[in-house]
Amino acid sequence: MTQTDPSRQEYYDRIAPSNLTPLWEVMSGLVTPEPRVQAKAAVWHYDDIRDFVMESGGLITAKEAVRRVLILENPNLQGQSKITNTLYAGLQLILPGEVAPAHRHTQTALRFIVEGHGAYTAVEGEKTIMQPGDFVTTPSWAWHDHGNESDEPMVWLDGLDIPIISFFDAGFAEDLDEDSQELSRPTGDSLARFGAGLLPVGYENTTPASPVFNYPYERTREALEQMRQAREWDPCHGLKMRYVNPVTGDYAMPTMATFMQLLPDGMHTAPYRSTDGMVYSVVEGTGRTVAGGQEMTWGPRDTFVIPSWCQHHHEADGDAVLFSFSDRPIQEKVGIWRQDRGNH
Ligand code: 1HN
Repeated sequence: MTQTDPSRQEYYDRIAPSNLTPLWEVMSGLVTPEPRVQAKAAVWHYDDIRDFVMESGGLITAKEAVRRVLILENPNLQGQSKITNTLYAGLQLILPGEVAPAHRHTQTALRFIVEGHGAYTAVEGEKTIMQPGDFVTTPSWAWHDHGNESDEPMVWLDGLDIPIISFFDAGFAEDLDEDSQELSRPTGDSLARFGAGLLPVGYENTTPASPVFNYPYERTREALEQMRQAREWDPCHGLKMRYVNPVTGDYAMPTMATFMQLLPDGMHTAPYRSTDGMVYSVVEGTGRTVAGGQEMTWGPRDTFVIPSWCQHHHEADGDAVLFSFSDRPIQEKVGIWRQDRGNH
C-alpha cells in the first residue's frame, strides 16, 4: 500500500462527515478481474463428527433448541454461520419421540437425509416420511415441523439460503401456537399428484417452489441406474442430474439448485470450476476431490464444500453417488453464472 498523498487525504477527511468517500481509492477491490473468494474447500468426515452430533442429543432437546443443529462453518468464515458466502449448512439431529416445533420463515430450506429411517417432516399440511438419500424441500414461508416416531435417531444435512436472505434484509419468521401443524392432505399426496409425469388438469402455478417436497432416493437412484446403461458420461460431471420443479422445469427451489450425480467405475473427472460454490453430501462410494490443490477424501455421509471458481476434480474409487447444492439459480437469473470446463 502506498501512502495517500497528504492533500488528497485532507480532502477525504473533509468530505467524510458528508458521508462521501472516493471510489478511486477502493475501486480495484470492488471490481476484480476474477472472484476473490474467502471461503475455502473443506470436508467434514461423518465418522469424525457423528459422536458430537449424538452428544448434542443429551445436552438439549429438539423442542428447547427449536432446531438441534451443528452448523458446518467454513474454516475461512468463522463466526458467520456460512459454508459458502451465500449458503448455510448444518447437521440436524432428531431423536425418537421428539418434535421440532412448527414455524415458518422466508428462508428456503432443503434437507438431505444422511442417517436414520422413518422420521417425518410436515410441510404446509402434509407429512412425508424420510429415508437416507431423500431430498426434501421447505419452501419460503411454508409452515414446517419435524418429528421422529421411529426407534432410531435421524440426522440430515440442512441447506438454507440464510446469507442471501440476510443480504437482502428480507428475513421474517414466526412460530405456530402448536408444536405440530394440522394435516390437511394424506402422506404421499404431493408426490402422486405432481411427481408422476402428470399434473392435475387446470392446476395453476402460484409459487416458484416445487409442489413436490420429497424426492425419494429410491426413485433417484433407479433413474441413475437406468441411465448408466446409455454410457454417456460428461467428462467433468459423470452423470449429473438436477432436481426440477415439474410444473416449471426450473430448479426445485428458486434460490438453491440441487443435483444428484453418479461417478461410475472409478471415474476421474476433468478439471472444472464454476461461480456457484457447491456443497456435497456423499451418498454411496468412496473417493477424493482435489480442490484448489487440496485433496479431500470422502465416503458415505461425508459433507464437503467447493468454493466459487475453485478448480477441482473428483476421483471415485468405484461407483460413487454424490448429492450437491448451490446458489446457481439466482446466478442464472441474474445472468452472471459462469463455468470453466478447461478444454472439455
Ligand atoms: C430451520 O428452521 C431449520 O426447520 C433448520 O429444520 C435449520 C437454521 C437456521 C434457521 C432456521 C428447520 C435452520 C432453521
